[in-house]
Amino acid sequence: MTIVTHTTQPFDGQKPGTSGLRKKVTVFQQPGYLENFVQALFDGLEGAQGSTLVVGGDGRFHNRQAVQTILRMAAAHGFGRVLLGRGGILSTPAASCVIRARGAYGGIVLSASHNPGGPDGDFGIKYNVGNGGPAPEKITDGIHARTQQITQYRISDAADIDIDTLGEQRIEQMVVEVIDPVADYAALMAECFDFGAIRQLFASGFRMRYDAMWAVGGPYAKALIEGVLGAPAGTVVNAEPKEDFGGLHPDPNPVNAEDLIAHMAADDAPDFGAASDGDADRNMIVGRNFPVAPSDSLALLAAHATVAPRYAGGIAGIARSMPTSMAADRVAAALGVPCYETPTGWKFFGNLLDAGKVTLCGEESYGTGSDHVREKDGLWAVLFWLNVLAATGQSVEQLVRANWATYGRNYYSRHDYEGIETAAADKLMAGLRAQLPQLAGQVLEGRRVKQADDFGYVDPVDGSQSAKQGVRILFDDGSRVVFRLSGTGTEGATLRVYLERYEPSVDKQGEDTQAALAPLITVARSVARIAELTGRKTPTVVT
Ligand code: VG1
Ligand code: CO
Repeated sequence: MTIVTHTTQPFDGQKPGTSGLRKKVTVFQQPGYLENFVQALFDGLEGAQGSTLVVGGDGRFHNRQAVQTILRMAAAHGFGRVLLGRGGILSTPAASCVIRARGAYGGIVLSASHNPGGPDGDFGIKYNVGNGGPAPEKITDGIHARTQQITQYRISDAADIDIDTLGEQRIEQMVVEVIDPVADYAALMAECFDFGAIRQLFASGFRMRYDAMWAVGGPYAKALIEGVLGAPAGTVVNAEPKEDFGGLHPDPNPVNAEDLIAHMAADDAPDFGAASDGDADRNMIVGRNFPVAPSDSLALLAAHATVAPRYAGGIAGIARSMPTSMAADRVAAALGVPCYETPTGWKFFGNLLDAGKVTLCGEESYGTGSDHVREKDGLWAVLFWLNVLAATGQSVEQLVRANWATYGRNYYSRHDYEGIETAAADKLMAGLRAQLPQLAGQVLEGRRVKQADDFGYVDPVDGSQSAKQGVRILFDDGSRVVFRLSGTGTEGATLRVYLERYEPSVDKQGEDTQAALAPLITVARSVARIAELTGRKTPTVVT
């Protein structure tokens, strides 16, 4: 075995987005593409010599080859040890858990998350720091800068190692320890929740359907829900991770998880439905014929947090991404704890969690989590719900309606316009920004604009600033419309339009969401001139 230095040339566009670098598999298959990015990452690390790196991914197509390349490069960089999930598998929250539990220097997560996989699908790579969370912007900006100047990378010429057998092997001086991808995570979940109560719930005949969407959440859900918690075999479906997610789109929302929605609407529907995404950090919660909005889920878990042993002493605060509905703000106010509003992407929660300012975090995009790791965590959210269901004896629908009655209902929807031309998307956002100074005071569809701005964030812990995080139109009655462009797509641009309206009165909380938001939808389309600039009359995906 020898360490070799290869000369290389920069690739354009190796800029991590909302959550790591995501590109088509075919882009990652170009010689040197992954190597350049990993070298640029390693070049920026200080004091990594001899330390431990965690490596794993969601098992999608190209995962296994990428793992071998990363191991050879980590050996060439002088890491002392790599903890690798068996088969190259680690869900995103499990990777975060292992980094923390084993005191690792950091970790590399191979995933394009909710994006489709397979030879024509997407691949991705993300670096997580020692707290277990996604690298902050100053690190990802540094990686990108180095990818633009890179001239060489170093790699061991060692042969592929066996990644499917537990135990230790060596590449150069570095030990590769293949670990059980589930064990550390399962132990952490047992500390968070009242497993006794959940076991009793299943023993009493409670029925659940967990759709793992042929993605990495399957082995974790099987081990915990069917194994440890005693739910009947077959409770977790689509549980074997497939390299192409069965050709489906592993995004747990009512559009892409329509099979689960159909099962939950059937006459013999189970009591509780849930799904997770490609890397198992997202979750969707569904009651009998009753999908729960992610923003409502965050608010509800916050309101009931003390039923779970980990949160029995109360929560320090809540953080939500800016476009996430303000339902959690009302719960936080009632609990007398702060609610922080951050830009989109889990990396912005890390400092708040590390500083102990918040305990729970959430995003409207089916992401919920807490200070137990530094990523959002799909199965954790599902177990939390099971804990609440067991402790209260109520149904999902009863719980959600009771929360609306207490705090009011935030009608909420996101409209995505996918795969539009980048130039058109940029023009649309520029057009919105140009209108900002004139919007305040105008009356649109019967509502008066109170404030219109481009969201900027100053991190309350380290003072770092992030500008241009989404255009907001805020109305007098608390309604709002938010526009931003996705940072996770790999084809053209995706415009996201977020719509929210607050309804305090219980007898007006039963409306259809799209109907309740209709005037705001009209405002969004006309102010942003969506049809005119993109040629799209309607969104591609409504959640
Ligand atoms: C989307 C979501 C965002 C989430 C991100 C990563 O980003 O909106 O809330 O944190 O995906 O989730 P964007 O930039 O496309 O809106 V995952 O499960 O794909 O890691
Ligand atoms: Co994900």
